[in-house]
Amino acid sequence: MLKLYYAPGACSTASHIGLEESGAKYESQALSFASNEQKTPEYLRINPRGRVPALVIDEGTIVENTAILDYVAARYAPALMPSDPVQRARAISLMAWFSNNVHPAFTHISRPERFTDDPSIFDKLREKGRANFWAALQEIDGLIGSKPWVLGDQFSVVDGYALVFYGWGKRINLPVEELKNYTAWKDRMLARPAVRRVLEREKNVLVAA
Ligand SMILES: N[C@@H](CCC(=O)N[C@@H](CS)C(=O)NCC(=O)O)C(=O)O
Repeated sequence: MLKLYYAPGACSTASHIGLEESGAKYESQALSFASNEQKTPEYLRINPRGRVPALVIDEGTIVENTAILDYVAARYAPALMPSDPVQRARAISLMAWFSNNVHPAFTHISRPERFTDDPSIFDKLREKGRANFWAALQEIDGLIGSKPWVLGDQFSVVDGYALVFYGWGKRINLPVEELKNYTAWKDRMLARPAVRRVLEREKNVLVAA
């Protein structure tokens, strides 16, 4: 049993890319946020937090991109995570930063009501989120530098995660094309058949244009 629950264009694209790159045989089910499918009793039985991604395996359910990606690599495609302990720690460190910092910066823009009950300050939260998110994209651009992949010479599950934020930046009209390293890397990502399959399946903004 290997089934991914995702929502097109959400952070679950990271796990979707990781699975597709791993070559594992998996099922997938898209949930529509517009129809609030992540909050149905049926889905809440899979992930009581009502979030995607969720990966159902024989032993139960794994949530959180960082855990799903580490599991997928360990179980199906070890080359997708560094084997060296220091490099592996760096990979997890980066994914933790994506999850704890970069993603929540964007959530301030898309869901300010998560951070305050006072609608009069939604715009302030959106503005601060946008500044923080843009600073994070610039930091990722610097981290990539002249390397072919986020961690260095080897493509990893971290790359799929980093692609989510480039797409989100484009979606909210941040000037992502100004980020030369991140943009050149994004083009290398789009040249990977597995990445393209996922983006096309999800009708992602990066292939729709
Ligand atoms: N840190 C979690 C974040 C999960 C998360 O917040 N997912 C969002 C989509 S990007 C979600 O399911 N949102 C649905 C909702 O908020 O109702 C992860 O990386 O898996």
